[in-house]
Amino acid sequence: MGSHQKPSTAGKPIRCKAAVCRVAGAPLVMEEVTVAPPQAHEARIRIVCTSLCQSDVTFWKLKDFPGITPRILGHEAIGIVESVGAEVTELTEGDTVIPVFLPDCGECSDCLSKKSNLCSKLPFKVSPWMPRDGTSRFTDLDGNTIHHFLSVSSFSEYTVVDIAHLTKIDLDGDVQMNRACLLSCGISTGVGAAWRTADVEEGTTVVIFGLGSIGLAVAEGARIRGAARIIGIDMKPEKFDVGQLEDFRVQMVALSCLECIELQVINEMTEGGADYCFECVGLPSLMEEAYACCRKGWGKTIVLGVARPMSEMKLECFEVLHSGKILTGSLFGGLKPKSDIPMLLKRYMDRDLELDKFVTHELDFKEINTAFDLLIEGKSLRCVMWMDR
Ligand code: CXF
Ligand code: ZN
Repeated sequence: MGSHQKPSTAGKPIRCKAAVCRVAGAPLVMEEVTVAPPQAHEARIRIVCTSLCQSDVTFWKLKDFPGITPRILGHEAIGIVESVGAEVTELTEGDTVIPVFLPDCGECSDCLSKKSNLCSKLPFKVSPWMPRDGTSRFTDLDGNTIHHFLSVSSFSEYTVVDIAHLTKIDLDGDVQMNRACLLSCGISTGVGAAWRTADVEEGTTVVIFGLGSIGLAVAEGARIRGAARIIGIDMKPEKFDVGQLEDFRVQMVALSCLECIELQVINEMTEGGADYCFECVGLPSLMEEAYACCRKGWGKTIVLGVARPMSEMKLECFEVLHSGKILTGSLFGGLKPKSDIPMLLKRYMDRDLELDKFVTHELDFKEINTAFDLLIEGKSLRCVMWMDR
């Protein structure tokens, strides 16, 4: 070891800063935590940037399970491998990685199939533990356990992630960390839903319910596919300036309340129903509306929004039988993280896919509670936080 090199931290616990959710819905608490070394099939990551996704807010608010405290939230990020556990061959110290809540083991029949991104070796679940051994790598300074979130927990300077949840990327092309981190969740989900789940075709009509980052990412995917018309429905049209919506080729329909969707208006605008409807909010009533607004015979409705646990939507059986419409959900936009994230990154580097316009704010990690306020108030799309600032 040269005298200028720091001693290796591999194999030892690391003490670092993390924003801990101690009470559901209350501001996160910046505190010192201990991050244990990675076990077999795991890597410890130094997070470089993390952004805030709507799902962080959804789970932060939940008082009952799957809400749990204390917990380190955060799942949209990018980082550098600090050390790896036993049996890790695909990653090494210094690699740049994007963590993803959805596993991609690359070996099971689902990971090997083109038709699915739902790994069956480590099935996705909203668990507060590491996916393989069901324990935690985080403790507070009193030695008490802190829970994980979506197998990522990026609101910490260091985190431990299973290798099935890590995609190695090559940033040789000079892509900045504060852009690449967006591919970790929301933007990939929206673009993937348009490309993979819906397979939007040229000349078609797309209706998007909810214009947050995911809805706009669906619009971006649909624009690239050559959709003829992209209609966006939102209750707060004032959060956009005209240029912003033009960039995404979105034609806006404003709602005065969520129950007042003018089915008839959408029907007229789309001449009998949209080819594709995307629900990006997570409200059962909106999912029902989206299904009602898509074209009989071939219309597809894609659910991306995360609804409250145990909520149900209602469909009339007669309508399902007679309409021939398709209704499907889409986790991570139907994409396989390990192969599709590098593909999306290349499209961004080729100036084909938009990422820059999603970043409305950049903050220091210590300002994380401001990031929550901005998203909740509908003032931000993506707020990227730098961990070392
Ligand atoms: C969600 C999808 C449903 C479970 C939690 C995570 N995706 C991203 O935010
Ligand atoms: Zn997310």
